[in-house]
Amino acid sequence: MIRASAAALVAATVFLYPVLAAAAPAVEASLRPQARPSALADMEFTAARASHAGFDAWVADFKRRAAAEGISAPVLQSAFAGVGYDPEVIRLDRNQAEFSRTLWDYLDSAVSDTRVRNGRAALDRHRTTLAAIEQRYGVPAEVVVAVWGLETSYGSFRGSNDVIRSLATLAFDGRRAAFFEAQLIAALRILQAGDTDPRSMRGSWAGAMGHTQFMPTSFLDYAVDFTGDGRRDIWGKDPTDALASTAAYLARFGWQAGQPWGVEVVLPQGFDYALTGRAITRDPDEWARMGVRDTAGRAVPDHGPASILLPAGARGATFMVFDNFGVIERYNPADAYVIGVGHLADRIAGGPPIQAEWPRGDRALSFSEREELQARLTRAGFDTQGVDGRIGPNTEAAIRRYQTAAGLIPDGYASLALLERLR
Ligand SMILES: [Ca+2]
Repeated sequence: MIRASAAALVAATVFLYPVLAAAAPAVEASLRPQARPSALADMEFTAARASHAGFDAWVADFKRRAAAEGISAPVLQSAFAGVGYDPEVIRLDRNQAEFSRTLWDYLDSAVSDTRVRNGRAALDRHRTTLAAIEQRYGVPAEVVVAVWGLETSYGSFRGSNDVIRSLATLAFDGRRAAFFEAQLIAALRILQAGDTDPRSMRGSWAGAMGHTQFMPTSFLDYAVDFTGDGRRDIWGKDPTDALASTAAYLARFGWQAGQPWGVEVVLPQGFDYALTGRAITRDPDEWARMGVRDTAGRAVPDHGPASILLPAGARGATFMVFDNFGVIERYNPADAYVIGVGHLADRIAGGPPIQAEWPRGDRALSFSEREELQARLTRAGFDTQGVDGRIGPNTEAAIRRYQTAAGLIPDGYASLALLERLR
């Protein structure tokens, strides 16, 4: 799901929960990691409604607000014709219970052999269209296809929920009322513009729409009509407009043609792990002088300033990541998602699997364990700048300080072993 706005979600790490995957069969399910909507972070939280009593009255009130925002009476009437409260949407919203996966478990299915094979087939099938999209936006066909592959398994799981119904239910419900009401207004603007009709506007239960799962506000800002028929159709069978819209989105956030998202690298013996992490960037030449090499033993070419990322600590794979990593992050801020898109794109293009082993004996920390880790680090004098269960830059920095003080490798990795050491 594209972020609704730059401020809508804060950075997440490898904390994932499946949105469509839970309902879909086998490994080809959609894999959309998202920042968990933390109750602590969710300032819009008010008392969630206990039932759908009052939904119709809410719709009547909402229609007045929408009309004041310029939505016409005919659009409102057709959009809400037959639309009632959807209890299933609320059940799914409440069921976003704690669910965490390790990065390697995620990548095993995000970049499975099946998904790679299907991605190559999709690339073949749409080669001409994708070449034209790449020509216009400068985003490689493989990257666009990889986003498509992770969002909806190349269009197979676009979501069958009536978007107006889902968004109205979520806006009425109140848990994130302001967010979903803004999305609902945006969805109505799309209908008013004539891009689609109300009952063809289908998506996930949370309102992410079409082949590459645009939220309505993102659609308004970034979707394009690439077929030239005057409509931006991301919902229908033909993925052209959706794929072009994805490329347009990535281009808008600064995708640099010719630059990789990242390259798997190997660190030399004695490397200073305090230099790892997104906060520190160096030119590839400087990394090369320190002995950083790609998996074939070569210096990484100069694609611009780069950071060394250890998403699973010193015992897992290491990546040199470039500015384009941050561009994919604008689609979804979870490291796992960015690495998933980047690596899937590389594999579709014929690249090798990740060479390093992962610490497969480790399990993911639960939400409460991550909170405990933050609380214990802070109490021990390594301030994580808050306890929210999210392992972001502040927590990673605190872990590194703790590790350095304790004589451990400062890789910033939030492991169970680290938590147990702090207990
Ligand atoms: Ca079109």
